[in-house]
Amino acid sequence: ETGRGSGVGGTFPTGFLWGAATSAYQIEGAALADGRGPSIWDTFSHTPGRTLAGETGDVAADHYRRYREDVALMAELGLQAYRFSISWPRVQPDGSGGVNQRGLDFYRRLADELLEHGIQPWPTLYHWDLPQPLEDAGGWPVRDTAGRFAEYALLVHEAIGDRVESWATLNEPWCSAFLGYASGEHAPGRQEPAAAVRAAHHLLLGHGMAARGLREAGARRVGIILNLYPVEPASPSDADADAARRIDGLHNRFFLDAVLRGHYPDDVVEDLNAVSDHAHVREGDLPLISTPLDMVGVNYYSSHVVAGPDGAAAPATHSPLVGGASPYPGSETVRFASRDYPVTAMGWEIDGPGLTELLGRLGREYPAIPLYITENGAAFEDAWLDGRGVVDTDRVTYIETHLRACREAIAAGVPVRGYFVWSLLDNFEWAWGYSRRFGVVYVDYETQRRVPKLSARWYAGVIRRNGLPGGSGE
Ligand code: GBH
Repeated sequence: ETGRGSGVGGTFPTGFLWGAATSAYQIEGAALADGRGPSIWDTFSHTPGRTLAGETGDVAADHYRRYREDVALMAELGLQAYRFSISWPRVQPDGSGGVNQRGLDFYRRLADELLEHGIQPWPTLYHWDLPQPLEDAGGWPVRDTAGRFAEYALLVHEAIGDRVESWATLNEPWCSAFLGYASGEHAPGRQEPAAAVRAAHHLLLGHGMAARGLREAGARRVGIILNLYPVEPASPSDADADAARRIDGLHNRFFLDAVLRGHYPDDVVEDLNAVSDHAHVREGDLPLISTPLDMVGVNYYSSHVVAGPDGAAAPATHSPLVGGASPYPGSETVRFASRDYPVTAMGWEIDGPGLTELLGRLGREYPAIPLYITENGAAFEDAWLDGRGVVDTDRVTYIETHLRACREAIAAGVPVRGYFVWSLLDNFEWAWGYSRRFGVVYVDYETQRRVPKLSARWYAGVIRRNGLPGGSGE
């Protein structure tokens, strides 16, 4: 097997882009400022029992007010690009019609501040915060939401497109559709498998409509961001192999094939027949969904091993708060196995070589398109050491392992063009609230003081030398 430990040097190609990522609801706070309307995450997090300890993004890391300080910190770390998301309900509180100028102005100021510091703005238009009025009208399971999204995308492009280096339409549509509408672990917390299947299609349709509109309007670069993972069967048995085919199908191929090949995979459509008649998929949708893109963003955290209903695997634990509902409609009986790999504070198994494998597969099976790692990182129990700050050697090791995995994929010819660490700052980790810290920069939520962890300093060094420590070129 190529790619596993082949020992390529640690230096990256000239022009490789180094960045960090965040998202609006996770860091901005200022939930009621300047005319912002509620999103499904405001409603969800304010509903008792939905997030750990009832935490919300009301204040978060207060980035809305502290963005200047945060951009200065990015510059200090040497970041070349910053991936952030735009809050739809700040820009369009109703999700349609009128623009909230004050909300839009925030992103104009942020983009200007970034450019003044030589940092490329990489906005994502949708990172899970649907305006509540659109959910009240049915949400993503309703076709109209796709059109609303495309209108919103164009309106933002009109306002700040001249400042944007690269647009991403959606962040992780699998999560929006299946954690939001099937398992209910994410907002809006519905457990309606058939609606989730419609949501997945309408998210992709919204992406396609927006991507086409952005291209026609002269956007510099347009892409989509998918969360992908390699899936392996727990054993060679037919049942386990079928489980792996199903999960790989709904998690990876459903999105990749639609966007990059212009059709849904037949086997996945068949798996979904159990819950959907697919009548929501109309003539002309897939050509739109497969509008040519300039890049695909890959968010990678872990790989998975799965088993059929009788396999020796433990039941999946998707959230501490949701009992039992599966995010895989039509494949509810698949079980997720655990290996004896080290895990992060999320309980996710650490598998660096899995990233090389995933990237190799994208390179082999899909049309060549520039790839960016738009999220990779880990939560750990960060200990604050008196006088020494946060010495997060486990996070350094995690990032280093995954950068090495990227480097190996590049050596094998996969067009990986950049890497964004998740996350710049500790932030609101969705259903887990503030109990999980992914930042390379520590946030004291009492004082909102930012303190770069060891991993931030280490990452700054990687950026400076365009490579890993000890690599050739040292
Ligand atoms: C990303 O999603 C998000 O884009 C980002 O906002 C978030 O903060 C970050 O990751 C960290 O979570 O329990 O073994 O079945 C990650 C999507 C979906 C990845 C759920 C892990 C469950 C793994 N996640 N998935 S498991």
